[in-house]
Amino acid sequence: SSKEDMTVCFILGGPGSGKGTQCAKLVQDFGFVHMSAGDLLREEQQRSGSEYGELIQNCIKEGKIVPMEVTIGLLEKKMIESDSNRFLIDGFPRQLDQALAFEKEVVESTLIIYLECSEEVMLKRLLKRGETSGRIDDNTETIKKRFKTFLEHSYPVVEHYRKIPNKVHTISSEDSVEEVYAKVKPIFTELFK
Ligand code: UP5
Ligand code: MG
Repeated sequence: SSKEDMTVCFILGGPGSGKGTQCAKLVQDFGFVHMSAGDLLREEQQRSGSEYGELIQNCIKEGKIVPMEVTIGLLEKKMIESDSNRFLIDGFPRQLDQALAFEKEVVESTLIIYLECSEEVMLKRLLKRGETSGRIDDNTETIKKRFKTFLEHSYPVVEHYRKIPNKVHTISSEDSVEEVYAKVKPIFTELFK
């Protein structure tokens, strides 16, 4: 499919704000392809023979951002391989230069959902998930680093897009999964159904 009829939504928010959870629901209702940048990086890290394995592991463990060449490459590959032309990009772009590069090299985003959540709630969710997730970054020390990276580097992406009228939909994600989705769904119904 050509760039013109591609729809890309960025689903942004801090660590544990519920990006993956809300994307899973949008996939069911609207037939988007869900692309979690973090999941793609974790897959690549585990792929035998990956030249980026160690780099990715170190960044994730330290709550740092993987160089964008790696992430954009993985996203682009998945988009090309897909039959769909509707994509939810979860947890990317994480830095302003990534947003600008992706939109120049790949495609412009249609809209941004920003899931707003307090660190207190996110910490609680991530520590709970850490009991079973096996994720090397679901521990208090790394979570603190992830919060810092989010505030310093990723939140400015949201602020950047707020300059464009009607582009960013900010939704509080402190309530239950269903209550959050009740606010997310109408935005997609209006635009994509
Ligand atoms: N949960 C979800 N919603 C809830 C609700 N409303 N009420 C109660 N509980 C709720 O949810 C987290 C947990 O909370 C789950 O247990 C869920 O059941 C519960 P989830 O939907 O997984 O939240 P999400 O925002 O997706 O959290 P995640 O931990 O995935 O966010 P991060 O942004 O931290 O992680 P990601 O995988 O995107 O990135 C990990 C690392 O990869 C980054 O730190 C970075 O090092 C690297 N990375 C890059 O370098 N570049 C990228 O582009 C992407 C990642
Ligand atoms: Mg996630």
